[in-house]
Amino acid sequence: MSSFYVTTPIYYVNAAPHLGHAYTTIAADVLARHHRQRGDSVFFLTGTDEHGEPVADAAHALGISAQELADRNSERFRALAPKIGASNDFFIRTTDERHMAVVREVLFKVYENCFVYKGTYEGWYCPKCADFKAENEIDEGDRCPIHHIPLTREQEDNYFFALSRFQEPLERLYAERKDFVAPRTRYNEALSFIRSGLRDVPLTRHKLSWGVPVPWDSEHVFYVWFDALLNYYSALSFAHAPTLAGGTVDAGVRDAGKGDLLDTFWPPNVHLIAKDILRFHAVYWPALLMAAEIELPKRLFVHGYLLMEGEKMSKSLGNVLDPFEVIERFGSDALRFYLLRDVSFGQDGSVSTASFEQRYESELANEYGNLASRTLAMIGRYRDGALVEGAPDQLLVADFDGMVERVCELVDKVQLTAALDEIWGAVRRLNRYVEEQAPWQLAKDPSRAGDLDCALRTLAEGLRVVSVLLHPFMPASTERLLDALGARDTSLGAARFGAETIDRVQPLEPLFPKIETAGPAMA
Ligand code: ME8
Repeated sequence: MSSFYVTTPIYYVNAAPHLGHAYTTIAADVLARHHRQRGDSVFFLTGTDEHGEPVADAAHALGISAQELADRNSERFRALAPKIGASNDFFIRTTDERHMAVVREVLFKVYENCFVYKGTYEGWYCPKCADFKAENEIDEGDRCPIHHIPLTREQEDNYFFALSRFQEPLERLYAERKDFVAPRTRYNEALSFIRSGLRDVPLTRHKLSWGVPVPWDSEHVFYVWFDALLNYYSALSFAHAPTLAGGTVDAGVRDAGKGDLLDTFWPPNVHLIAKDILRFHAVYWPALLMAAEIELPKRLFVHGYLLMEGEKMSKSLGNVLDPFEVIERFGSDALRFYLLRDVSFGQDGSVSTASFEQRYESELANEYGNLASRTLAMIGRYRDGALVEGAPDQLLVADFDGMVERVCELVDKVQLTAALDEIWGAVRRLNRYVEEQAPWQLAKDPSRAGDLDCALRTLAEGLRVVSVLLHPFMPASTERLLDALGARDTSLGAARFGAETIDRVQPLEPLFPKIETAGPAMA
């Protein structure tokens, strides 16, 4: 059995979750569910990043303690996961004492390995990014290029991490592992940052108390990014009793004891992130792991931004679209489908209520939902819900040839939109098949009863196959449909004609009701 470990970034608790966070978690969930379908032992991690200046500042502004704010907002992120259908195996919080212990342990090792020294930092700092900016990254008027706020000039005695000593090892890593960062544009971006010359970076903060205390100097806490990055490693050392939000516990995960999780799942197969945090993951993170003598992750996949009116959605900019609201009206599957279908995964893309409604109506309600309703209704009407055993129509079977392999290949490259396109091609093929066969005509001619049986069987089988493949993308609605088809097996092996026999089907309420009946349209 292969193992598969996928992570999302851990999200800042300085404000509430928004659609951008939901997006990464949904994509990671599709990967996790797909790998479970393949029979892999899967670990899917998400969680919250709770230390650092942005959180301390937000709590201060609200007049509450940082811990109170962290508790309150972490809970909202935890609640988001089941709402969007995410089957994460664990939810990590960086204020968890067990995480903090691992941070101290690993960073102490980095210190013992002589990659840490004391110095004075002087430069520009953005408190919203919790990031020190190089001179060439600063916008006019000494402003943050992301938040457009004035940067602060910081001078602070810090411990530094000797990032510059990893210049060569990182260049070698990028030369040897061309798939370390994908898509290629992001690989190039990270490599050119490395080639531009790495400077040492602050490892600790002196003026801040909201963080993990530095074991060798109690006046410092670790810079939040080093604390945060280590969540991917620390979680496996104590998440031995996975909490699962809404899915089935992977047998491999359930049976693994403490310590075994690291043995089984380290290194991560995919870290999913957006491009805003590329440098931390593509440069700092591998350097830190090298300094601590820990094996490097296999790959980072960097997706683009969801844009509203052309600007990245973010908490700090305040232009957020509430995922809870969308889900309440249309269901989590509709949101999952829309985000992965409408925005080519890996690129930036605009999202809007108009394009959501358009996809919902034309693809979910009409192409998939209606195909399901029609097929089940025809089997009910013409055959009383029963299917006669026999071979499916070879014409259609041939059109499905190689689809599972192509989907797997695309998912392996984290090309989720392309994988969904591939499956959607089969949904459309099935709709054409209905028109070609016109079962309502066949039903009028008793001499064609065999052809009608074959057409109905082929449609039911085709629907079952596409639903198994769509299951990672839309787990709730595909399960409802598979249930109505009397199909039990959602493993990838079942995504072939004849893999499971359907003998009787049940009626089904529309999977995706038309917008007029699904509630008021989004404002
Ligand atoms: O950066 N489009 O947390 P964060 C797409 N705590 N994805 C988006 C998005 C958008 N408009 N907005 C946010 C942090 N995201 C750190 C991470 S990891 C060790 C520490 C997603 O709350 C995307 O995954 O700002 C992005 O990288 C992440 O949320 C940033 O979340």
